[in-house]
Amino acid sequence: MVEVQINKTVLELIQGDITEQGTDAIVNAANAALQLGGGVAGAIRRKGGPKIQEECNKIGGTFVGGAVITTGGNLKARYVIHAVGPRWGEGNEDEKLRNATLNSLKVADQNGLKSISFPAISTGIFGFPVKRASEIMLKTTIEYLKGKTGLQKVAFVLFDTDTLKVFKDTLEKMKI
Ligand code: AR6
Repeated sequence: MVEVQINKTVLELIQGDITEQGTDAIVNAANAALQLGGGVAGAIRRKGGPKIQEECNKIGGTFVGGAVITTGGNLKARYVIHAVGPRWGEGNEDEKLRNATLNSLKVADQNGLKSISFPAISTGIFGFPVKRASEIMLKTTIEYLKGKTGLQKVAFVLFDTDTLKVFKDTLEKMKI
């Protein structure tokens, strides 16, 4: 586990399953249609129950780079923030991943949440390179936390040791 402080917020890197996190919200690596498929979304669907997909269907969808909120169903987290990352190769991927991260943080603040957990958005089924994703997601989050926010904790929950190591190395290079 790695922890750094950015103003009033703790930024944490941990290895684990995002669906087990007790933060106010967990972020889903979603698609623009808000249809919960495999990877993180599949785990959320299985553990959270059908209510989350039903709420997504009511919302209908969002743009790539966007983020919407539903309740957390049967999950420990009270909310799921569905962030739509880019598919690698579709164009403008860096900006879209930055927006997906930034919009998730904004949605958390708009809903008065104190803590949020992120997966490595787009780096599974969507094929975004992990190192590049770690640089974009961490830089965007750190910049955001230097501004006005009520968030007390932002966790990056990485599924395997390799991904955790990449995020750790990126954070170290940022010399916080
Ligand atoms: N906890 C934490 N990280 C996880 C978990 C978990 N339970 N499961 C997978 N990961 P992905 P994407 C990691 O594929 O690339 C779905 O079909 C995984 O190792 O979940 O944005 C959606 O419905 C990888 O590093 O998301 C979309 O259509 C990261 O989480 C599409 O896949 C993201 O992998 C989204 O693809």
